[in-house]
Amino acid sequence: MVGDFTGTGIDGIAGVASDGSVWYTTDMATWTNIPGLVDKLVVKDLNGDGVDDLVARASDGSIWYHDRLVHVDKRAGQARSDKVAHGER
Ligand SMILES: [Ca+2]
Repeated sequence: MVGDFTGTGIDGIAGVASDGSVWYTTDMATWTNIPGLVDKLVVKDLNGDGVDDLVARASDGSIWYHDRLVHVDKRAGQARSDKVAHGER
């Protein structure tokens, strides 16, 4: 998935590997792992600051939210699939 994760105006790439690990690059050269395993990843500017955010649903159903590639929130409880699906539009 492509998005401007840093607010520089330059798009980076984020993706989920086959084992569920999450990786991103902002310079197309260095890939950084975000700890944890997920089964779904969405790129969307959810807080409206103009910078794309990463939202991931972990295998245990918890939701992880990264703003400017900084982890800011873990949604408690089970994933709300309607919320994740909304992020894909
Ligand atoms: Ca944002």
